[in-house]
Amino acid sequence: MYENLIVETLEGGVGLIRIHRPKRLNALNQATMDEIVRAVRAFEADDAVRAIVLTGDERAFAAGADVTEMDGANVPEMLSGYRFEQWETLRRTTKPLIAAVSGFALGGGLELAMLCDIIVASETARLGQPEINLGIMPGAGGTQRLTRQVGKYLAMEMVLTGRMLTAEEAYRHGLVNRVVPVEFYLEEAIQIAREIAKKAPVAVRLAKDAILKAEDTPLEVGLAYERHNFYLLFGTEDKQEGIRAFLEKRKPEWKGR
Ligand code: CO8
Repeated sequence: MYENLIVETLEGGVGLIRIHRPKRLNALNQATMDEIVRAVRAFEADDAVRAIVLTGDERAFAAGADVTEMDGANVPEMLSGYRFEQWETLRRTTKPLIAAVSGFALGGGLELAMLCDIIVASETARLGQPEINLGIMPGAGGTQRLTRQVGKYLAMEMVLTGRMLTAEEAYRHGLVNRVVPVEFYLEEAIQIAREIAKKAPVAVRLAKDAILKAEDTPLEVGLAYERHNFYLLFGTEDKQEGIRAFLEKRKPEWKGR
């Protein structure tokens, strides 16, 4: 069903997508991007999946767009393609996406990780935007999301020199949530996903939605948006259940509505 991915549904409501092009360091060719979008959409539509983990392998999360495919590309082709719609589709995923990053996360690979909601890194992770070495620049959020996250000066250094950050540096600058030994990074990401999968799904969805709003709205607009989502949750059965269960000192049983 997938040529460049290994996709499975794990216990505890977690969907796992592994990018699997080891000979190309999981470079994101078009076929792989097509499959990632297809796999995410399938998990979005599956009520049994409540959170999604996206990973590569120990050596690479993804070493960027596939440079061989960019060799013959020209402006009209880049403009007419549907690549950017795919990135937008991933950005609009309503279920939490957790990136488990080991080894190289470069160029489009780092941009893909930055589209996720939580990033767990192994100690071996190397994160960078080396496009400048190819005579181009980041095109899927690498100048925007990275700058919002690490600030102007480090973003300038990374994008203009192509220098990769170590996992520890990335952690210090808030680019990853945590750094764990390489043997555990995937398990750690799956554990976080399982933890989220246990929560009330509509609350998770609206909370994620509100946090993403904070990326591109002034505070006042964001606060109004947050309040709207907050009110909406008062119409759910899960809100009744969550509060009743707390008062009755028992575990809630979520219905997802
Ligand atoms: N594309 C294609 N093949 C790749 C890529 C890549 N991005 N990265 C590595 N490979 C291949 C290598 O060519 C090599 O193949 P072969 O064995 O046939 O020679 C194999 O993977 C193993 O790689 P190396 O032998 O180079 O491994 P090293 O450990 O020596 O080096 C590096 C690892 C440092 C990661 C090195 O491979 C490298 O610099 N790779 C390129 C990284 C890069 O420049 N990435 C950015 C690409 S541009 C981009 O991502 C733009 C995104 C735009 C997004 C918007 C799209 C719409």
